[in-house]
Amino acid sequence: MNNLTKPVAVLMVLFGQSVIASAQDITALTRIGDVVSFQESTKTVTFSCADSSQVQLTVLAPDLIRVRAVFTKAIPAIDHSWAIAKENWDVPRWSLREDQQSITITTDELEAVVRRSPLLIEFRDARTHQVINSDEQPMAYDKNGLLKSRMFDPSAGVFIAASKKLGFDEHFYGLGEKAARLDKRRSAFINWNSDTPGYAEGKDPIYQTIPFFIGLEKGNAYGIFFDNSYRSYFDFGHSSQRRAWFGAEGGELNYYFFNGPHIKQILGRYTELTGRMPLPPMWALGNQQSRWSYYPESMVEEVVKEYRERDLPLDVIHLDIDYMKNYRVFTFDGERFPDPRAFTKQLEQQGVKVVTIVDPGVKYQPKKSTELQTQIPRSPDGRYYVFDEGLEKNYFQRRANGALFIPHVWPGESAFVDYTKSDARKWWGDLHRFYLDNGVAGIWNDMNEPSDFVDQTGGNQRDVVSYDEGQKTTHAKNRNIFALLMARATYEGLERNRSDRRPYVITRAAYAGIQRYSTMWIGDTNSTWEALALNLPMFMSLGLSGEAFVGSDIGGFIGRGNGELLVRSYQVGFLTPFCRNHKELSGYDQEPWRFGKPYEDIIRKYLKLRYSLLPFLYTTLEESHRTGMPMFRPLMLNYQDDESTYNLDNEFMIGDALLVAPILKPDLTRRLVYLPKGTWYDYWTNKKFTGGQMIEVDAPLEKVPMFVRAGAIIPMGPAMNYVGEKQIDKLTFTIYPDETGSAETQLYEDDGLSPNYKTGAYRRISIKAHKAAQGFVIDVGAAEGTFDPGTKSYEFLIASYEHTSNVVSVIGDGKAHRLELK
Ligand code: MIG
Repeated sequence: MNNLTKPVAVLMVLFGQSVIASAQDITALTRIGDVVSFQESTKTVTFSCADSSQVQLTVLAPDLIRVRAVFTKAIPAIDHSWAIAKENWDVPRWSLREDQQSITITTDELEAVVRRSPLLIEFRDARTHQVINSDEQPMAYDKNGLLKSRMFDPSAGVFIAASKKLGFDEHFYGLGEKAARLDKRRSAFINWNSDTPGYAEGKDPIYQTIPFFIGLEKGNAYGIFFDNSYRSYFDFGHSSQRRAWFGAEGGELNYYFFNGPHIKQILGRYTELTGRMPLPPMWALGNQQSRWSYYPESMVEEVVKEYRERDLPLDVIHLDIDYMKNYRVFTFDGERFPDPRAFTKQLEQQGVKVVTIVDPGVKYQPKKSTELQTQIPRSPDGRYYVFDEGLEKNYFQRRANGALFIPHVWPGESAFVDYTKSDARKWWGDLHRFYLDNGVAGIWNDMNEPSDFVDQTGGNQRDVVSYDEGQKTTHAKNRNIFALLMARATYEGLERNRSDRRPYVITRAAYAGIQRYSTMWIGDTNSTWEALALNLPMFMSLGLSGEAFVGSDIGGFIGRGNGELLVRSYQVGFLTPFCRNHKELSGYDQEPWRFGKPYEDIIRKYLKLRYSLLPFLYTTLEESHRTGMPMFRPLMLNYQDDESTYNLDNEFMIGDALLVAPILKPDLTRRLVYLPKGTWYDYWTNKKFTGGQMIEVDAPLEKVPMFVRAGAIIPMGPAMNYVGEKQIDKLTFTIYPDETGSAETQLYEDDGLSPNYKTGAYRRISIKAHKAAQGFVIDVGAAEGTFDPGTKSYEFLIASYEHTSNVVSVIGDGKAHRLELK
């Protein structure tokens, strides 16, 4: 009998797996009951439903309404999210009216209509009454456990989902880090932070969870942030032509609805709600070099020396896991790095800062172990103080039965900190004094999905309980926020322990809100052309999801690259916020000089150009900090009305001035470039092009096609080999007049290191140029802010193809100046 049933069982298993891979049928879920009554307060309306469920709408801003639904019970008093930065909003003007069918909440911009039976929510533009987004079916939950077998932890929650009508021509963007194209229509995604080395397009989930998306139809956009940290699902018309739905394996149906119609407004609000990036030190924009791993210290010094001797810019060198004593975080291997302080000092003198990797795994080293005897700081008896302290203070994660959770990561058996405990976060943050005292300038958080070699799906962690503000909740709820809280502990620790410097943190995994604490890179990419091409939609989507400081391993992390791939990678990487070459342990070396002189010379040219562009890049980065608009942008963010940009993901813009169309395939020296309407200048030749069309351009290996938007002014400084090597003086402003002869820009400056910019210690000037009867008039505005970088010389020139343009100079002293350029 066994023999007969076995094949059947195998088949069922296979069938079961294929079903799991396909979409959940949310139409079979149980729908929320009809509205039976509602109650108003100063900012909320709470609806009670026939099935005892409750739905609450909260007016936060004229363009921001929160929806919170719980099934078959009342909305609980506890309302906590790690993602939210701003909880107290000034209640805007709003009103409520009801009729037999529905209750309508109206702000100056938005109408939320709640239909009583069935309960359907619809958002409309308050001015035009046009529908922006509406429920396709009532919010629903898995009352009958239909999806239980597919859940990570069926005992941790009930599957919930909201379904929205899919627009005929609706496009979807955002969702943070996904190995997918820019426009996510017809795709489905899962959020479950996962360590996925060597991922390729289509791999899902990967490292991060940013459950925020933007819908765009006919030029009008809205945003939805589904703030739920359980394993979540987004389906943008993948399983049906009717709906775009999102759901999660537990928690509340808790989402924020952002009215557009402009994506920039949505992104501004989203980053007001979840926070914006603090400015990193300016040197974080410098060139960075990494390798798994450079050691001993003489090897690091050799790499730095090579950089300097070859006249290649370098600001940061990264120490990967082998700097530690047997992978013990907060230690240095005493043989490889006998005197870390002297080592970092010696690099500092060459203008190079050190960033060290810090993994969450703390080596499990119980008292009986006598193994490690030497070179562990503060451990004269050979003890590993991090483990001892963490254990003693009960900061490590435990299983439901109280046993310590012991994952297997780089140190072997390890422990993870429960970062949901505020005292544990403080402890972890303060441990970083060890690095600060040793002159380390930044921290790189890896493996924080958290990865566990035992089981990358999280299965080995299923019964891990987190303190979670006293709620004692499950891994199902907390996996996706682990990295956010580790990064928070790190950031706050650096901030506390070195308060005159801006923290610099890099993370692999994340949840929404991560931008408040950390920059990111997209993990273990392949050294392939496909992976290079995928960089663009990934960076652009991250930018549309609140993460402005992004990058990837230049040249790719896994596999064998070549000179051409490395050059083309730098032609993207030299303009990404995070510009770092990195390679895996067993990979081939790929420092800029590895493939020979012709390649090295091209890479040098682009790295030098990056440093010359620092005034422009830093000004653009400050805009990200202040407004949430990313530095690395899809064209559709700047040209929302231009449908040709809606799925354009092989070109990008830096801010709103520079358009870059890199080569993303081998052996290619020509490509098509789409230029949006307006006039564009070829960056290299200043030749003018009319936009609103595709043009074909040459792109031999040494050239990446770049265009400047007419109407922009690009400020540039001297080329240098590290930030601070030279004064950014003189500044050259190249003016690219538009059709009316006008152009403008801003220039932002501060000390590049301290947090004083937050209290006004910066200098911002605006520069405007317009065509006069003869030549151009240039207005340098009076400086805003209290920072005084000293007087600088400014030079202005008009981008001109046909003839060499004249130059006019002025002393930049913070005062207003008017100049004429004939
Ligand atoms: O299991 O620290 O993504 O950048 O070099 C691999 C070693 C762990 C993964 C990171 C990669 C890093 C590597 N790490």
